[in-house]
Amino acid sequence: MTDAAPPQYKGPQRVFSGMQPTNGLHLGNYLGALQKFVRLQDQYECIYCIVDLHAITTGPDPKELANRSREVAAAYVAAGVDPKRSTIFIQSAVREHSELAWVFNCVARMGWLERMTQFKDKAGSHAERSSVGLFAYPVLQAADILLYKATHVPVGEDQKQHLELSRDIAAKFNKDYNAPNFFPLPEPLIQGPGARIMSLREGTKKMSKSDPSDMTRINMTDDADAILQKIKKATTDSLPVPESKEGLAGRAEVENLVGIFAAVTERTVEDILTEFGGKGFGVFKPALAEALAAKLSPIAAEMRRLNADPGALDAILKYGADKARAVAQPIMAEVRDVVGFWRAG
Ligand code: AQP
Repeated sequence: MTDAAPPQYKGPQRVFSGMQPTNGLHLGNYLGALQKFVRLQDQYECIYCIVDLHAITTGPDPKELANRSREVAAAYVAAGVDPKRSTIFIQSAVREHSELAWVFNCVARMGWLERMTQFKDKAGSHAERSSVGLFAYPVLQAADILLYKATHVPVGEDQKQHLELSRDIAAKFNKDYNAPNFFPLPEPLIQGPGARIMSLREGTKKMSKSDPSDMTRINMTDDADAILQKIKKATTDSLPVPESKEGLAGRAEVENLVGIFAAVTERTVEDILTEFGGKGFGVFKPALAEALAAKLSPIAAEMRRLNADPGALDAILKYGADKARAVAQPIMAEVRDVVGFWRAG
């Protein structure tokens, strides 16, 4: 007997994504995720979260956490996420995230989590001493997405493996509880030129908030001067900019800078190489720094304006949390029934 093809999920098409309020956001977060958040609003119902439950896996200062969450909300709005059209909220304000994560902890398998490369990268040689939360991080991520039955998830390339795990958890839940298509299998939206932005110092390491050196990344709040200094000091080699894509092979740092130029100006890599091919980095780097400043400076100015009014940000976040709960609570009630939890008759 062969298995019949599973019937397709028929619920609404919905986007969910989030960012951690750890250090300030950087160019990788912007090009890999935030810029997509803004564009997707024209096509989908979008829910964008600030994932503070995820942030506590690495122990941020409790005195700073709430403000860092507000700052991420400010970055969303400043970049163009419209709090009326989309839902912007803080994860810990919707308690069902934690509840669904527990249910999923009982669905996901240890072996699945042991394969997650992000845990290996973040825990390094101290896996034994890492928090259980850091290990179970991708399970909470699956709960974030599926609590809204989201069908599409815009993320950078680094999150591909976690998204595959979310799909596995959704499929196993549907199968174990004999609830075909209860959860959709969420599709990652990864493609695009900013999907993998690398460190300015090492072309094989991703640009990251937690890198101890600030010179490895462009922060969304860096001013034109800081951007120019960082780009000037970015690792390159002694050859000129190549004239074609083939010439980027084996030159990871150069490929990264050309990719950043293309993503930030919304041009193609070929186009950038046609303009700069054969020229030295003394010409290319200042032009790149100028393009970055032109893109980021207006957003940074708007972030500063929004951050100066925490009351207004809180109003946005309360409104967003109410909207998020209105979607999440009925879905969690359904999950409780599917799992068979007691409810007063
Ligand atoms: N270098 C990157 N290139 C493209 N996309 C990236 N993202 C992160 N770094 C890059 C995307 O940004 C979104 C939010 O990420 P996050 O805040 O949840 O945490 P992260 O992925 O762990 O980001 P960082 O900067 O590397 O933080 P730390 O250093 O704290 O771990 C995600 O969609 C991610 O793909």
